Amino acid sequence: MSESLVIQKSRQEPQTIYLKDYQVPPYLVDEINLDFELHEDETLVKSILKIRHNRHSPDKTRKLILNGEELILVSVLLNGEALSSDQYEVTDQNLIIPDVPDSFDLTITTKIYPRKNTALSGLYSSANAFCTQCEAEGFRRITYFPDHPDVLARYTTTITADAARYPYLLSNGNLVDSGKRSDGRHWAKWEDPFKKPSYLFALVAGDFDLIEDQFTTQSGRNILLHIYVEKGYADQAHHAMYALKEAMRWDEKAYGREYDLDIYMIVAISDFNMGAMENKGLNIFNTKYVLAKPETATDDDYIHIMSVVGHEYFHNWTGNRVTCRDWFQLSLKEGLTIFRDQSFTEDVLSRAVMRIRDVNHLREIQFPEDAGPLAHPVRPESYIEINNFYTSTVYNKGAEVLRMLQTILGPALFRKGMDLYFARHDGQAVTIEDYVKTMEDVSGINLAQFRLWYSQAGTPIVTVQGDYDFKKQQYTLTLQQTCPPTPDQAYKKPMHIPVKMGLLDQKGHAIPLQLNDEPFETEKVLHLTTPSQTFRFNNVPSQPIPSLLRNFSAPVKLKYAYSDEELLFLFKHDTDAFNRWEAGQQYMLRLILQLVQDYTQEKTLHLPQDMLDIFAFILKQDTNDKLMIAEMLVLPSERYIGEQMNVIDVDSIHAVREFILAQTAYQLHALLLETYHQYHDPAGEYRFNMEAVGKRQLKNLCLSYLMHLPQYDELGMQQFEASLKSNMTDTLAALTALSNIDSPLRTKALDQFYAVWQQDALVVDKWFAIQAATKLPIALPQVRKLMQHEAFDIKNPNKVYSLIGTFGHRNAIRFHSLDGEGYAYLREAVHQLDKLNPQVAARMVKPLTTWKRYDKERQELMREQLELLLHDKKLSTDLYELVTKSLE
Ligand code: B3K
Ligand code: ZN
Repeated sequence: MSESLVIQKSRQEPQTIYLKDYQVPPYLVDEINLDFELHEDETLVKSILKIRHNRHSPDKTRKLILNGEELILVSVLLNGEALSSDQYEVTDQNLIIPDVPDSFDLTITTKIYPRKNTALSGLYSSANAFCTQCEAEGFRRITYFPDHPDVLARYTTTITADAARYPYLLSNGNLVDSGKRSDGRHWAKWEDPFKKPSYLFALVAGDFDLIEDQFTTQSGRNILLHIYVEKGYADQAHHAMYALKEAMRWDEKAYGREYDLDIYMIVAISDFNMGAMENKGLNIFNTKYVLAKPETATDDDYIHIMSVVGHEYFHNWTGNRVTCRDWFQLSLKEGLTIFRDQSFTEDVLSRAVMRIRDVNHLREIQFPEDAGPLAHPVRPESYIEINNFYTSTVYNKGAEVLRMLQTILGPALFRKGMDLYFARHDGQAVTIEDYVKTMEDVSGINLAQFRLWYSQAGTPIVTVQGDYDFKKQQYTLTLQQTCPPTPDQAYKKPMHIPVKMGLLDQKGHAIPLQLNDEPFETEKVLHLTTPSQTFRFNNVPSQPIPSLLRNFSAPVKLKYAYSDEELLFLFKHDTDAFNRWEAGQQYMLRLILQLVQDYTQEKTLHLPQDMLDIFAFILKQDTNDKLMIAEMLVLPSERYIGEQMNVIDVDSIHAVREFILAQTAYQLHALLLETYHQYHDPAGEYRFNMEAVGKRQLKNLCLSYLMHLPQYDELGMQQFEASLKSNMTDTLAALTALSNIDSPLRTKALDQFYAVWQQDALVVDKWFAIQAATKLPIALPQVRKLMQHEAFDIKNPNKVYSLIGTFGHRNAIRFHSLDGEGYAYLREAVHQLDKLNPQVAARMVKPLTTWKRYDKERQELMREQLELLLHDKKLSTDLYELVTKSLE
């Protein structure tokens, strides 16, 4: 039969897919046998499917519809018989066979072009290797298949490629056979014994450095651990291996979950759209979340590697063994796995600091998303492009929802519920409802109202009032909840909000709490379930100070009219570490917002002595937890400050924040310098442990304050030069500060950095990001120039995120410049990207979609750029959805 080439039509009107339209798959695939003849230019894929009609499907039409995109169909055989072209139909999305038997074998051969695949979805080449990315809908770019997560099949994969160039041929499961061919090619056959959805399929072929280790599971099974990295980078894979073993141990301890195959492989790839992918037995990672050594990676890189390695490993149970029925259920695996990786890093790194960072992330990214034009529930009800729904709402708010569930059930019942969930649904593709039902069954608690967290978008606002009656020795808290409207949801029902709290007396001691006749406790969870609710505490001997929403027990905005004194009191005395930090942040936030007002009214800015005193008090505290001290002394970010304002005033926010930093440095420079020298250890060897990380963070924080004063430029330069080849945490801390000062030291340091590290792609990414983030007016011209730099490659997502992403997402003052140049630049870049890699383009366009948050002038300028994008009738569905929704 002749090859039928599908001519790519211009895009049809993008279609919206609805959760309410879900139907069980009419045909199931029990087994798939894949055969890859790998060549860079074109690869042949032969796929043999064992298909049967699904007896649960009401669809009796006998019509088989397979998904396929950008494929060339070479042949299709039904039970071994070639079909003629009038026996099937090929469109740019599907292969349709109108009349199929009840059960049959289908053999499909397709041709694909890995080297031309710049979207990095499906099979593509990166450096000198082949790799795949199939979630969410990449498998259909490899072969025709019912590419939906509720079709679970057993996979056998044979890979054939040139033996010299591709010595490693990897796929899911276990290697069962391999051999050589006479033409210099060799092959390997892999079998995955676990049924899985197509999005978990993976293939890798290439030449790598391999580091090997082993893990013995709690039941005594020996697991081989392999990490594959680009040749010459083996010395940078040890931290990831350490993280993997820690994660395996943790999942056994925390959830009783053991690994199930004999081998666990991680491959680090430099061209990758996101962080990593949990393919069964063969995780594929962005190099950014594998490679680390002291001279190239910062403390934060080390921490992120722990989270991401843990995250992908935990997916083996939450995502792979139990998977999603459809993509509306994405948070079933992502929210849950984020919750698990957060708990992991809280347990093995730092409970309070990890929590603080996760809450910061939620409030800076998810809260604005939930308040903007792209707001959607944790379980969305519709989408145009599923790739647009790998959002902070699905991931991070999804994780918060589970944390609340754990608070409501208590840790023991929650764990019991998880055990039942795995027992009940192992090997199935299920829904969020199945999960919640399991939790309900195990606890006997009615979760009807709690389910609203999955269907209602928007961040609830909880307003609290306290009232003390000395005569009755009673303290009353009144809590009220509201939730603002979001697109498609004007009215909201009250939610079940668990508010963890305590009361402090005037000396800072916990007051035993008694609600009604319940026993005394030092901490309580108040269950707010109605629009307004009152809680009365008995036997309260003196006027208390309430500590509310401890450990951020619900993803809400809390309003309580604390006085400055009360905030400072909580900052010093609260027993809840998170709330101590939070009190400091709220105090600072209030001060900043006041100064912003003064600034816009052209008043002289003045920093209160109280603030300086508390800063000094914290800095002098004698505790081993330096990381927590450093965390407490970080000012709220420009982004978080902006979120508190009706109209985000980027200029004033920036000016005020810089004023505070410089003033603090000026007033406290002696103390900052002393602390800096106390913890600066130029000769010491880098170690990754929380004590060492804490000391480094603290002294680098002191340095960043000090470098707001010109006399400390040299100090920064010294640290930069001394650490350049040995300690990236110190190098980057100094370089970040240097990149913001208008002095020859800035260019000198940047040039030196590039000269030393130009061969290491991930370090060069840092160099791009630092320049894109500079607060100096040269930012945009510099970014434009760097787009032409020899090291920049618009096809490499990491480079794009570092340069274009940093400028759009992390340089508000320059991106929002009133000449509109930042906006125009971003639109051009996004448009160019869309032709190469729509997923990356969609991530880059986000800063423009927030246009409604700015003043009229900026709104106009931003909207104009979005409208210009829509002029392109061939815009990807990814961009089309984000741009049209944000303009609505
Ligand atoms: N599951 C993947 C994300 C895939 C994104 C596809 N656009 C990584 C993760 O969350 O673990
Ligand atoms: Zn995930």
